[in-house]
Amino acid sequence: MDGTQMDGRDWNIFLLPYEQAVEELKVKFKALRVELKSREEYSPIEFVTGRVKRISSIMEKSKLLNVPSDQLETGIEDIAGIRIMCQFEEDIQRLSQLIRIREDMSVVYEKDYINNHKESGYRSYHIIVEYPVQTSLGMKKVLAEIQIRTLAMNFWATIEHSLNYKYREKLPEEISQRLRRASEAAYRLDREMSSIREEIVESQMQFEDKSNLVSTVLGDIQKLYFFRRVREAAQFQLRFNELWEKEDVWELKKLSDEIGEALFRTKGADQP
Ligand code: 0O2
Ligand code: 0O2
Repeated sequence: MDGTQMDGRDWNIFLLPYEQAVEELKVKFKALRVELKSREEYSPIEFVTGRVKRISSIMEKSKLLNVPSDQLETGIEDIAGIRIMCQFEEDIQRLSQLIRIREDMSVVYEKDYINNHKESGYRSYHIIVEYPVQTSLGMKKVLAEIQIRTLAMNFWATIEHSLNYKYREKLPEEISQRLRRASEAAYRLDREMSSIREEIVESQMQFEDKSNLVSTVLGDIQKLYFFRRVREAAQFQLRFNELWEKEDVWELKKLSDEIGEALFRTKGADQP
């Protein structure tokens, strides 16, 4: 039996639909990123990578999990693997939701290693999907594993994976402990970034509120001039200038209500 044969089957032929699935899924998630960036000016996807598991890793895993070679399609779920990196933890839920409603793949099950991190400190959200590929022999459904993680989770997992690879057997306990602590630090970093993001969004909303308020006040003062309530309009303008200098949004809101009422009375008096 040469290296590309398994029980009379050819590995290269066996892996073809998985290679196709990985290529197609990468294109689809990259397109989703572009679409969301144009539509919403923000995408929960930072970048996408993908790989087909190496033959040696498939063989190792099938031995470990006792999967017979004629049951690899169902016994090993990550022969096709897609990894999607997000900026913030909140993006992971949004993206999972977008995956669940897609019609070109169906979710088989999900593994939440974020709320239930692994003993090693590993955090990620895994979604196993069934994806149909069109081949010359017709449609073939393959399983693919989509790993969704933040940039910090990815940083940790990439380094931990390479250290594990280097040590092969088992990491010394002292190193494992430090990795678990590093995983906690990465988790705190994600939390901190999320809270900074919330504050930015909030201050953007406050800025938006303030600029809407200013337009309303100035517009209403103009209307008072239009209705020839010149003295009133000039007084409101002076009070506005003062509050604008002090950046007192609360008083500005009260002033806006007062001008609104004055305008309402003026319009009412003007009615025939
Ligand atoms: P771009 O515009 O260069 O970022 P292929 O080699 O054709 O099979 P692909 O997608 O090129 O497929 O390779 P792979 O290994 O699946 O995915 C690598 C993609 O992830 C590349 O994007 C990398 O640029 C991107 N990537 C890797 N690390 C980072 C990172 O830290 N930050 C960001 N933003 N992107 C990263 P592309 O598709 O070549 O596009
Ligand atoms: P690769 O290609 O080298 O990444 P389980 O029996 O549930 O513990 P199972 O069934 O293999 O494990 O699935 P799991 O754990 O949901 O997903 C396996 C993949 O998740 C791994 O693939 C890794 O990519 C990633 N992963 C899981 N645990 C860890 C971890 O402790 N550290 C790192 N860095 N990655 C992890 P493989 O098989 O390692 O393949």
